Amino acid sequence: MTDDDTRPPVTVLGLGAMGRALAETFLVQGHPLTVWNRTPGKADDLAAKGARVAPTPAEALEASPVTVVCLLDYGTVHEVLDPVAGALAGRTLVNLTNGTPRQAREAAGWAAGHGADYLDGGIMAVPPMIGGPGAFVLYSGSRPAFTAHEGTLGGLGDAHFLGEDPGRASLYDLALLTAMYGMFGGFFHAAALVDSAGEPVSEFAPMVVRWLTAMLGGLPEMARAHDERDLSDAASNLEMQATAYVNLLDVSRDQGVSTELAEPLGALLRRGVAAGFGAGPVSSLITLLKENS
Ligand code: FVH
Repeated sequence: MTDDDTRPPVTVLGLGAMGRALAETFLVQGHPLTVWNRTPGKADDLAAKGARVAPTPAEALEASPVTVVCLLDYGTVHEVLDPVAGALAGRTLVNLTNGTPRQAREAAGWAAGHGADYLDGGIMAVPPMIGGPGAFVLYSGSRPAFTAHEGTLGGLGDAHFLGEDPGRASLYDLALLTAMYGMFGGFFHAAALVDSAGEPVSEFAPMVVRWLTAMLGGLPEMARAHDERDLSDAASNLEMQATAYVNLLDVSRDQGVSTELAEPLGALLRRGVAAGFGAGPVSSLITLLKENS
């Protein structure tokens, strides 16, 4: 950074694990920073590094043209901001709190009613990744707000604007988290299987990474087949997978491992066969889930 660099002031509301990472990154990048947190002690080290600690949320909002909110949930966001909504007029609110598209759209309407520009966001990173090359953040809502603050927001991670529907960023955020939890659930069950046979999970883990990395490469083709309703790829057909899946459940029971994570996919595979998708690709399950019939 050069001496004549002037970074815009930013306010961060919420100094949990993620809010602190956002605040630290803004400080490192040279933004004049104001912070507020319910438990004030969490701001002490940020204050020592140059952040101003606002005594109230209203004073925090008034300190900057843009405020980044990262609180536990939307209930907390409203608990903190509703009483001070008068301070929002003419400012931009960037809400990076996890929530649903409906909550995001309601918050956008609420903010507009108080004269604020609103961006909703989904952070696709864990706190140590913020400001680094692996982090990306999804935004949707006010395009003028995104354009005005893209330089600031881009410092947290790659900033992807998904359009003016304020709910779109959270839809993508929750869908990506769904994929992550599916992977975690699969790993937890696999690890329990190996552990219950007396094998160290840490020796098994690199093999999981290798296998999942190989399988990840097939996701774009599954997506294409789904979008184009192309049922022609039967290299690993659904009925074969439903049959093999029974073994996975049996070994779990044999070794005393709970099948509570694995059973639902077995049931869905059976439903796929019953619905006549057995000869086609396993990605037919996307259609079954979507239609929920
Ligand atoms: N940490 C992560 O890995 C993920 C990454 C992706 C995005 N999520 C979402 O980010 C939001 C904040 O998550 P967090 O990790 O910072 O969460 P905590 O460390 O638990 O901090 C929670 C903050 O919320 C404040 N808070 C809670 N209840 C209230 C309340 N009633 N009034 C005012 N503030 C409240 C809490 O304050 P305090 O306990 O320190 O006083 C923290 O600032 C979240 O939506 C994730 O899903 C994180």
